[in-house]
Amino acid sequence: MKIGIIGLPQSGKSTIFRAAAGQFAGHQEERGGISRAVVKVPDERLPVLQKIFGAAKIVPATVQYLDLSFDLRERENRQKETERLLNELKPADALILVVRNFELAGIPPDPQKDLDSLHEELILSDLAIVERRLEKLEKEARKGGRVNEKEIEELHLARSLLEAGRPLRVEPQLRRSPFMRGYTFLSLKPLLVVLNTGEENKILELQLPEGGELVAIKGRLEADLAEMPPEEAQIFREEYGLQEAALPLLIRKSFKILDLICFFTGGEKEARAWPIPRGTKAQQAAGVIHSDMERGFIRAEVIPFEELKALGSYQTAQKAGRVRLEGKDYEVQDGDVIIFRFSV
Ligand SMILES: Nc1nc2c(ncn2[C@@H]2O[C@H](COP(=O)(O)OP(=O)(O)O)[C@@H](O)[C@H]2O)c(=O)[nH]1
Ligand SMILES: [Mg+2]
Repeated sequence: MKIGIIGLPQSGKSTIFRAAAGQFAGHQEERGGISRAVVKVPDERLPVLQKIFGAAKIVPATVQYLDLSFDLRERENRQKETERLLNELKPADALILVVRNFELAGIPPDPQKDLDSLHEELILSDLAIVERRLEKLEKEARKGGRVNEKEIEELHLARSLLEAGRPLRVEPQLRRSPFMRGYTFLSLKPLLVVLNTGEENKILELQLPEGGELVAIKGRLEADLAEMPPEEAQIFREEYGLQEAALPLLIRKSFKILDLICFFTGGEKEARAWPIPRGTKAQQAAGVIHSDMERGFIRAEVIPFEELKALGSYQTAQKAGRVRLEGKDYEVQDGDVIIFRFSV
């Protein structure tokens, strides 16, 4: 799972990135104005499963955050640069949009105005792509070339939404469309707005773009805490009356906008979390582990995490008949602990 962090300059993108990466960061690099961090998704269920299965290690799900220092408003002046960064965003599964809610060099915050103008930039960026593509396809069609009618139809649909100022993510057909995946339509991606709030500033209600989610984070404070040892950070957290660390909150919201759940596998080697889209069937879930498992799928042996935890051991669960056998069309639930049976 990849999430791109964008926003106006000086809104605190890199600060939010730091808050997200902090202690949990895997390797981190900076190249051509892009920083990346692989963040392990904290999940309390994993250590419990490690114990139950006597697993040597834990393999959590990961999220990759990209911090892109690019200014969409410079889209037209700096086309090459914009194209390069848009390309970096292409594989992103979702966007975090950071808006400033702290005083910057004497300039008071106006998060609603910033958010509205950013939203407009996303729409304009998408509209430019749609129009360029439509122009090209129509030219090709006039020359008698082969064009895909479905693609043209979807681009027209996209254009009418964008011209009305609406993000592409509101249209399920476009969300599922293979054509749309070939481009970097920013307004098609699930959106999490981060209200980056100063220590002294009030958290405000924002009018969000359609389909967006909001989370308020005291960015600078959280970034500093993220770099402290956890015990020390906890003391500060209590002093400042901060309810929950920014990272788990960000990750939870990221799972929410992406509509992801986790299933688990366990054995002597590892206890592992596997993120999948909600609604995934057992056979496709097996394919997330290995394509052979999907192809040769026989059945899934399933027990919900909470039940397994209460019973204390997999053997006990089996003896008690609590491990269910499920077929390929079973819809995997969050927290399912699964053993896939397959033949190759
Ligand atoms: N008071 C306050 N300042 C912040 C906060 N987040 C970022 N800043 C400051 O705003 C400036 C820009 O932050 P930065 O993360 O570099 O923004 P970017 O350009 O969007 O990456 C820096 O001087 C930060 O220290 C915050 O939550 N509170
Ligand atoms: Mg930055």
